[in-house]
Amino acid sequence: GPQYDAWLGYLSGDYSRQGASIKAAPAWAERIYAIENHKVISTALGELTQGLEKLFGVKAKTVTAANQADEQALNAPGVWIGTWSENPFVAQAFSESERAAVQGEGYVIREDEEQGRLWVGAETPQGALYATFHLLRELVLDQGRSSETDPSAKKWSYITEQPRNALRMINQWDNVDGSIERGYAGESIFYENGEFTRDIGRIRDYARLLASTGINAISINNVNVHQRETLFLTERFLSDVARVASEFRDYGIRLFLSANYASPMEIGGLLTADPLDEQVREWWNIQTAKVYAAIPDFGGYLIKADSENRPGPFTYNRDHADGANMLAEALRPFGGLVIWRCFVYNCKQDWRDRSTDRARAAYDHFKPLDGRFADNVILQIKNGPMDFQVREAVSPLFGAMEKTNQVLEFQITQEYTGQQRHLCYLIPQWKVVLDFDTYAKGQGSEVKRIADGSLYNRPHSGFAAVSNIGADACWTGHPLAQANLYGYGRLAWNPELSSEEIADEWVRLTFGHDEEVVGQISGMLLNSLDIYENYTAPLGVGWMVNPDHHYGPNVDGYEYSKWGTYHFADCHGIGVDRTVKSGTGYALQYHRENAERYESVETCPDELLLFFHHVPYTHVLHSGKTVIQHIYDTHFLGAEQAEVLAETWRKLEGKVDPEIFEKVASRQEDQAEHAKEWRDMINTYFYRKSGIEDEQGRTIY
Ligand code: BDP
Repeated sequence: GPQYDAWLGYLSGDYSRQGASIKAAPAWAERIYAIENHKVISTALGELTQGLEKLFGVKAKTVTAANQADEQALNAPGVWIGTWSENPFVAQAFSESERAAVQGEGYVIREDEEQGRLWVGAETPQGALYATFHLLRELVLDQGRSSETDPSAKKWSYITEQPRNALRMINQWDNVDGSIERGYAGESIFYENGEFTRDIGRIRDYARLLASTGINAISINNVNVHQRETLFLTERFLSDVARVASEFRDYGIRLFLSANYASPMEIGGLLTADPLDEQVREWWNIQTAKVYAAIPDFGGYLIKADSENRPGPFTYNRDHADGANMLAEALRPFGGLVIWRCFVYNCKQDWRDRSTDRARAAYDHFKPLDGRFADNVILQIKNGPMDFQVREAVSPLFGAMEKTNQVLEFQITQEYTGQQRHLCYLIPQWKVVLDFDTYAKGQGSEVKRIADGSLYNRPHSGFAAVSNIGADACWTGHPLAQANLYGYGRLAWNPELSSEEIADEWVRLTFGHDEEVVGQISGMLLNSLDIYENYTAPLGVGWMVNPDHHYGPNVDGYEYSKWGTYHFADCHGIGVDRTVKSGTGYALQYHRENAERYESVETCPDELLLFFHHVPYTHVLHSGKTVIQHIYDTHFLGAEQAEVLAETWRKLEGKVDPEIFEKVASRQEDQAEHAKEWRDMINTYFYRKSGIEDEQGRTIY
C-alpha cells in the first residue's frame, strides 16, 4: 500500500491521482532494451518496467541478452539502458564529450524524439540504475506540470548528473535481538530473536528505497557492538551477512559491518586488543580475509572506539591512528575501508571540574592526529560537537584536518528531535551545516566542500547518517518522517538542492499533485524544525531532555550528571561559557573568522548564544528581546504552532490515503499536547529561577 511504497508508489494509489491528469506514455515506453548481463542492470530493467506500468498502465516489452537474438527490431522505439563498455549501442548514442562528462555513478539521459528512443547511459551499472530512478522521478513530477506552459516540463528528455559525494552511506543501529538503538519505527527489519530475519524481501525493498535516492553504502548493525553481533565476522553469521549483502549488491549498495574493537579478545581468544601487538594484527588480517571470502565486495568496518564504554586503543596507551591503521592494513588488500567515528569523549567527567567541556573532545582527540591515518581510513564526524541536538554549533573538526579523509555524520532518526512522534523535517538543519563556512582555506570553505573531498582533494569522502526506519508499516513511524530519509539521500547526492525543492519533490512523489495537498504538507514540513526548536531548549543550549530515552522535557535532567552537558542556569543567568576569555576555550577550535564571531557576545548569533555564552536573563538579543522574554515568547508561540500543524493536517482528510491520514493525525494531536508540556515546563522553570514576569502577562504555572 501507499505507506509502504513511500515515494516509489508512482501515483498508483487512489488518492495520489487526485489533481493529476496522467499524460500518455511516451512512445519509447513500449520497449526496454537492457542487453548487458549484470545484476544491477537487471535491477534497473525491473524498476523501469514496474515504474512505467504503475504510472502509465502499460507493460513494456523487455529485450535482454537472453531474448535479444529473437528481437528483430533493435531499432524500434524504446528505451536503451547500458554502460559505455558493455553496450556499444548506448555508447554510440552519446558523443565523446557527453560520455566523458559523467564518471562512475554519474549518467546521461537523452531523448531522440524523431526515432522515439530514449538513451540512458553511464560508465557503471550503478550509474544506469540511478539514471533509471531519476527518469521515473521526473516522469512522476511531470504529471503535475502542464507541458505547454511549464518550462520544466519534460525535464527527462535531457539529463546529465554526477553525484557530488563519493560515499553516501546509511548506518543502521540495529541489534541482533531485533531492537534498534534510538529506533522509533518498530523493531528491526534485519534481525529477530538473535538471528537474521527470514523476511529478506523487506530488506530488498529497503535497498530499493535507498538506491532510489542515491545511497551506495550501508552498515547493518549498531555501532555499539554487543557480544552476539561481534560474531558477525565469524562463520556463525557470515553466510547470513553475505545473503543480505547480495540483496544490497543488486541495488548497487556496498555492505559494511560495525565491528567490535575488542574482537580479538572476545572471539579470538587473545588476551589483548593492543593495535601494535603482532598477534592482534595477524588476527584481524586472517578474520578480514574470511569476511572477504564470503563477501568479495565487502565495504569495510565502521568503528566506535573509546566512547561511551566501548573498548578501544586507549586501554593500551595507543591512539586512534594506531587503532584505525591496524584495521586499515587488514582491509587494504581487498580494497576495504575503515570508517572510524570521532564521537569520542569522556562520559564520566565531573561536573565540578569546569575545565572539561564535552564540546571540545572530538577536536582535542583527532586534530593532533591529522596526517597519521592510512589512506583507506575515513573519520566519521558528527555534524555538531555535542550530539545531534536540535541546534548546536557546527563541529570545528571540519576544516581542521587537511590530511585526513572525512565523512559527515547526520542523524535521520529523531532521537533529540521528537522521536518521530513530533514532526521535524531535518533538511533545513542539515543545510545550515553544509553551507557553514569554516574559512579553513579562506572564504568559500564550506562544510559541504570538506564532506565532498574537494577542498583538500581527498580520495575518500562523503556523508553517513543514522537511519530512521524499522518494521513499521510506513517504515518510519510518522509517515511524514519518510521525507527525512528521502531528503538525506538527495542531499548526499547533491548538497546544493534546497529544503524547499526536496520537500516539494517528496510530497509530489508520495501524495500526488493536488496543489492544496502539496502546499499544506510542504508548508508543514518546512516550518516544523523552527516550531520544534521554539518549544524545546532555547538559543542553542540543548539537552533539556529526560536522561536515557531523551524524550520529553527535563531541564535539569543532565545538569548534575557525569555526561557533561550543562546549561548552568541559576537565578542570575544561563548558558555555557565556551569563550577563550573566561570559559572552556572551545571557541578557539574554529578558524579566526568564526572564533572571533563566537567569542564576542556582540557578534555571536542569537540562535547559538547560550551555546557559547553565559548571560544574565536580562541580556538583550539582536532581536531586541531579553533572553527571558525570548524564552517565554518562543515557548508560547511554539505550542500554538504545534496546534496549527495538527489543524492543518486535519483539513486534508479525504485528500490523502486514509491510513496515512489517521497515522499522521494522531501523531500531530500528540505533538500539540506534548508541546504544551514543554512550554509549561520550560517557562515555569525559568520564571521561578529568574523571578522575572512575562511582559505579556500570560499564564505561567
Ligand atoms: C548518541 C546516542 C547513543 C549512540 C551514540 C553514538 O544517544 O545511543 O550510541 O550517540 O552515536 O546520540 O554512538
